[in-house]
Amino acid sequence: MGQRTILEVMQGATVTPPPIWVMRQAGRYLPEYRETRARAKNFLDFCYTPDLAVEATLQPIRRYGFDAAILFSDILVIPDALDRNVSFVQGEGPRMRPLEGDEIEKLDSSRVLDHLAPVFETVRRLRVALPDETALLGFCGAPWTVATYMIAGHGTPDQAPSRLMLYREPARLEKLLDILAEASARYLIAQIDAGADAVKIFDSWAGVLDRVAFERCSVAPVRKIIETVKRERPGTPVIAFPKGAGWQYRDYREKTGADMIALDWTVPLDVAAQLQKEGPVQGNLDPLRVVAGRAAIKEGVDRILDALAGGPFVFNLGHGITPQADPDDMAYLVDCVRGKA
Ligand code: 1CP
Repeated sequence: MGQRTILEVMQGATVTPPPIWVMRQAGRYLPEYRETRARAKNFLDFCYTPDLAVEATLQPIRRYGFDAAILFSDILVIPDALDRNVSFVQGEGPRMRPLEGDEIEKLDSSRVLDHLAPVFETVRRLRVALPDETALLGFCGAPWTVATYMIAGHGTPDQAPSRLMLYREPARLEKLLDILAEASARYLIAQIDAGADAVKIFDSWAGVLDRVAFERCSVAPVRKIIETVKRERPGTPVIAFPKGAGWQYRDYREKTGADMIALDWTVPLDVAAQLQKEGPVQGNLDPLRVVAGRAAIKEGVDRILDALAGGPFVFNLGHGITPQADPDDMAYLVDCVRGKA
């Protein structure tokens, strides 16, 4: 465990060169991923088949030697485990029947961990298969982000259906966030027990909330998850990613209790350096720089390293890598971060 230096960074150490992993590092930009994906009946089946999920998780580690592997799964396995029958339509994204009427009050979380048993099996196998020095990250979606899919029934550009529910039926939305926070905390603890070294909470849609709503819908449920994880599995680092939070990044660490804050690419580097004075940060190269090619990669990486590599820092993108990225340019990115290019 002592060899997994990325975990030391999450606890406040400065390591040179900084450790690196990449959001969505297992994904469609890799030909070997597309091949593995083609072997699964559908996307959820992929997530629930340990042979395939282990393989997808290991692919970017083999290719790039990243300092952390992230469990191959999805944030929407939680609604699926709550019986919302999630499916992924090729090329269109996730689909489920939108929550309506009194369905929130009737959600049954008693079978969540049983339903997700294959995910824990994947984590157990991964911890054995990974190199000793590679950390294994578990994850879940933040309650607000997961709720936006359950309420709309699919991805939306501005999360309007959920924001409307917030203003029209706040008690009902809060009930849903509570159910999701409880289920997500149990889910993360089970991943830790299966072998995850650290966990990450993705709040990909935190950026659409005003200050009051941000406190209520993003911060409060994430804090609840982190409190439960810290109480029951003290010592496991928690990363939180409030994508698009803007000014609200300021006091997010203090308010949620997260160990490491993941920054999206819009966070200015001087602000990032300020945030880093309070604790470790991760980020934040614009994923499109990887698509744009080597000059854009080099320039972006150098700026980030200049601003942040002198403190507790994990290099990452500011959001997931896109399918258009060239795998060889990703190798170049890793070389730039490790001082080899
Ligand atoms: O066709 C395919 O292969 C499906 C594409 C894909 C992949 C590779 C989806 C569907 N999910 C995943 C894996 C995934 N998702 C991982 C593990 C792999 C890794 O990081 O290496 C993780 C951590 C996620 C997390 C996730 N899923 C988030 C949070 C992070 C983020 O990107 O903001 C979100 C919002 C989702 C929902 C989701 N799943 C898949 C899609 C296409 C989407 C977005 C839907 C939308 O809003 O339009």
